[in-house]
Amino acid sequence: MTDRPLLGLGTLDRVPAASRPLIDPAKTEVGVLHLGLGVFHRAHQVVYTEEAMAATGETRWGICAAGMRSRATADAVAAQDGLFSVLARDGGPAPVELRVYGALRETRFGAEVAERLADPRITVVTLTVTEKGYLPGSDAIAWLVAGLARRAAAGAGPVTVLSCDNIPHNGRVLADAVLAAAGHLRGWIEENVAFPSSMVDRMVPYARPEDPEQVAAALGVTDRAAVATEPFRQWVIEDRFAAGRPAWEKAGALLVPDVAPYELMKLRLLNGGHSLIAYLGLLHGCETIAEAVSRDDIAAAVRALMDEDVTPTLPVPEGFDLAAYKHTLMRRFANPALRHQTLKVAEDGSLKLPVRLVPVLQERLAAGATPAHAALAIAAWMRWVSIAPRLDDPLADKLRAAAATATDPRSLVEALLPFIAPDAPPEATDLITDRLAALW
Ligand code: CS2
Repeated sequence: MTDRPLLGLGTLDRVPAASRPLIDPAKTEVGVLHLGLGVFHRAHQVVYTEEAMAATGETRWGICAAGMRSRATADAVAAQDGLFSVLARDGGPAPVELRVYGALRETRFGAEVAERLADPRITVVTLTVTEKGYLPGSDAIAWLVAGLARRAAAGAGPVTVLSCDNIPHNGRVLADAVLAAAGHLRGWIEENVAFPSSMVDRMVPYARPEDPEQVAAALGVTDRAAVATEPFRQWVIEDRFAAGRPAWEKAGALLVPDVAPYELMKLRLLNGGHSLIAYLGLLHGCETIAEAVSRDDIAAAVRALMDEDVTPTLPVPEGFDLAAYKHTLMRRFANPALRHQTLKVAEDGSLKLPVRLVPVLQERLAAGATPAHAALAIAAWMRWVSIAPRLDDPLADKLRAAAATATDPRSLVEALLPFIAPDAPPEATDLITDRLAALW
């Protein structure tokens, strides 16, 4: 580590002017509450929100973000007065964009987040809590309900709760989870809270040890909360808010009446493709998505998944160039500078596959087709579950125990398929077994 001073409001003048925040952090007030202070939030919603404020001159959409699982990130960001940098990397080793962002104005940890919702100036809550954050009884849902109770009691008025996770109809899924846990607050929530859906996109790996070094060399300060990502980003938001919001459209977000076609396209092509690459890559010992997709066999499998299995299931938005979208996706997967960990994408497969690939498998089987590549992705996950040195999944113990009973491809499919597709038809078992036998 270098001995350069820590990034903060007091050292911002050392940062080259072109890399300083687009807004004045000292004059920015909090209007957005966020749950899930991970790398994705910092590289996505913070960037959009800051650009929106810069474009409109509004100063009231600063963010208070809460860490859900570890205090470390919240502490690191707080020690830097909320400042952190985002480096976007394309093909080469040097960042194509490097900027310090100032929109994140406060941090909280865990249940502390609830108290903040009593503030009437906060009119939007965003969430990046991953698929498992939406399970009944999760912390995210409990803290959100506690926060809404404080808000109702304080008479702080209507609020929009905007899911930014990779789940189809994420707004509806979130509304259902919140309402199921709301008890007597149900009526107030139904009248005062909007839950629009949104599709978010930016590939953001876990930070690497060398990221802070690279930032320090370029910015002249030490940043312990730097985030590395790709240049591409996208946000499509259902335009249904209960109260004021940042002008995210000024930062390139698309506000539409219905996000469903965008969601399906992104979840099945990008996330489904990602999962296939991650599991096949891990079985071949590849550490990163780019390394995996540099293999001809894996690249061909992803293309076939997208073209043959997924594309026929998609309602493509009018005027949308699907061929160009898929072409760009292959380039994004292959970005060698991103170093997106296969292990990261492989996490939580029991929650990801049911929204990314199982519907593709089932819809194509029902149409009389043979979705061989969707089946291959699922087979690769099953193989990975049975041989992974460590499995990062909320169902890890159950999956491992079930996999341990299997002695051949068919018995492994029969043991694991019920976890992700309890109502799969017998043809699904046959097709996955066939793919698994080839990987065995
Ligand atoms: C990835 C996503 O980890 C994963 O499961 O597929 O995080 C993906 O990188 C993002 O959704 C891209 O927008």
